Amino acid sequence: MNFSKCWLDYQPIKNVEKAFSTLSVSCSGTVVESAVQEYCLAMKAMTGSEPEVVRTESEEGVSLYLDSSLSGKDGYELRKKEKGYTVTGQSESGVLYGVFELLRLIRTEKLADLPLTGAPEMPLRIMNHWDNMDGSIERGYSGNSFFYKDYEIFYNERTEQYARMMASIGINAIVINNVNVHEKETYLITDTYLQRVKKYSDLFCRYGIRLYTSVNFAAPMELADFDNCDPLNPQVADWWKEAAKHIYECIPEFGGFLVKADSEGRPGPFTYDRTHADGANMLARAVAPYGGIVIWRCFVYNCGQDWRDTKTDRARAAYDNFIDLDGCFDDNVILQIKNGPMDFQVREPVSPLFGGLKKTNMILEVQIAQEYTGQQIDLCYLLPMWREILDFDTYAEGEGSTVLKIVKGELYGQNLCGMAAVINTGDDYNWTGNDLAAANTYGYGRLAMNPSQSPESIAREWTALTLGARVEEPVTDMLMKSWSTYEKYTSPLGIGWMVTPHYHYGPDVDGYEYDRWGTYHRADRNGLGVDRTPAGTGYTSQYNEPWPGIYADREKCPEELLLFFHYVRYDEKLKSGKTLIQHIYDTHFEGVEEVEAMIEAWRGLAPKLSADVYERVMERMERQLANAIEWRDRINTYFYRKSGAADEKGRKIYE
Ligand code: GCV
Repeated sequence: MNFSKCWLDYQPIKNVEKAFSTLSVSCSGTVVESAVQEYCLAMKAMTGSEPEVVRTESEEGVSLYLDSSLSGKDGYELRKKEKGYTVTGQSESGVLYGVFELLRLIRTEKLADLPLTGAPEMPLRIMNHWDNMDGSIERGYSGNSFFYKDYEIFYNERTEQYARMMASIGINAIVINNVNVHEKETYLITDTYLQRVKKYSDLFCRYGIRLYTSVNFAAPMELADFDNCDPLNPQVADWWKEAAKHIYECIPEFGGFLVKADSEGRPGPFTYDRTHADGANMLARAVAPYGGIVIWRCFVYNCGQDWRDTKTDRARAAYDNFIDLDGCFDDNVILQIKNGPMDFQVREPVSPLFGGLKKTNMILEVQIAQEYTGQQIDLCYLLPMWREILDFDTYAEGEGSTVLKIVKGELYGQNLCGMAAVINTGDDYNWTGNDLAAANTYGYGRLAMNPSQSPESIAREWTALTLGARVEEPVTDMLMKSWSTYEKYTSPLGIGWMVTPHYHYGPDVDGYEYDRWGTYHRADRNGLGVDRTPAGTGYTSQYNEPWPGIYADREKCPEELLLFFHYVRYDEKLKSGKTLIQHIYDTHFEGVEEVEAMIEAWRGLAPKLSADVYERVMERMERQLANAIEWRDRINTYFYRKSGAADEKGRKIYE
């Protein structure tokens, strides 16, 4: 096998109960069968013998039931009975989730927690693959695609393992191709590939997962002889209706389309002076008869900006492009909104669109792939960041209107909402480049299923399941510190960017400063930061009260976002009493020291880890240290040269 089993690596357990040896199944269906299979496979590995499966009720052993009156869609209930355990699912998926939960409890020795109920709290829990059919992955940091190579679609042992891994963390929707839909991928929804796509869909369905594809808005022009793809052109709409009919004839369980339009060179309705609602609704009407949905991305901004123009603010773009369309989208359209207004930086405020849209289905998009957070070389556990985003109060309907309530569908009573994440997997043996980066993959699903879990408890769970209980404490500690460490040695106080253009790994302070992407830090000899108050770009006004007043006020603005919202002089004092320049120096020295400490801690774990995991992660950590040093020295030197201010502590800053 050329892949690791990750968190589904079922190791022998100590407390083998007699009850584990019988599985009585009182329900049926393809997803239930996957649950049965998983149970048997796990028990064989954990206890050494295959359990007996009986298809009638039994007093003894583990029993599976389906009871649609159970509360919570796809929920489950686990109970201890006199001579065993029961797993009851509200649906077939509920049974499957219940079995995965039971296995987790057995492996982490937590059966005492029973009885226990659970139900996915977000209706949609989506993985977005940015895989291309040539085998590459846009922003992939762990090898090539395991779906495609040379424009062929694979189906193998690894894809089966992948489906199990996704189901085990509660994923129920997978988009199988990059949002940038190139020439060949445009054909994914045609007979050229549909039969192969169907094989994936069948596999995913066995695990309660629906398959979606990203589509090319200009498909009628590329696949047929249209000279336009105007969404209000009835022939264009008919073309899509026919295309959808054909897809659903072949794959009745097809989920729908994901669309990146009018963004970074992709075609879209703007060309025809139409709105994004016109574009999304046209596609939505094509899939509506079959229960399909259209997920439309809000990542729309001017990527041809002139750096001399200080009035245009990319941060404003998503809100400005979509806010007036609130209420104009069909019921089966969902807007997918990136967590921040820019693009997955290590620190950004939450997108104001979440507080603005009230009559539109919304999905929160996060990036598990560590494009700007260390590319799965550097350790950066992202759950604490996502937790903060979910807990952000938008004040859309008064205090307590958190992003979490919106994406759970609680605030506006929606059921097409949830989270989507750009996945970080590839065909590397360990799936994620850095073994520890799988904590983000795992954690994303677990958080979307049950957002009341803390990032720390998810880290513990992942560590115990993947690396063993012996290292749960120290590895959890490393994971929990890692986001802050990464933030310290990269760009300061929410300003972002400062990365090597295009690749986005490693420092290049001015790399994007005079470019067209709208990503500027505006550093000069006196200070740095972007004024986004009403006196500047006015971005702060996109939030609901009280945020505009807080963000626009230099004193009240959360310090970690200070440079995102304000231009600040190097000699201005922060809350800590330090000047801005001293804060920059200190955090950059600290960041490197923290990486060194992490490496020491990892070294100490060598006897408790398998040699290959230890070595693989150590190799990444050494590269992380080199990266952190490079960031420290470039940032410190850059700002020393600009400001001329010496480090109060007299440490080495290159001239
Ligand atoms: C898939 C950023 C990334 C692109 C990505 C884009 C998006 O710009 O660098 O690789 O494209 O976001 O989210 O569409």
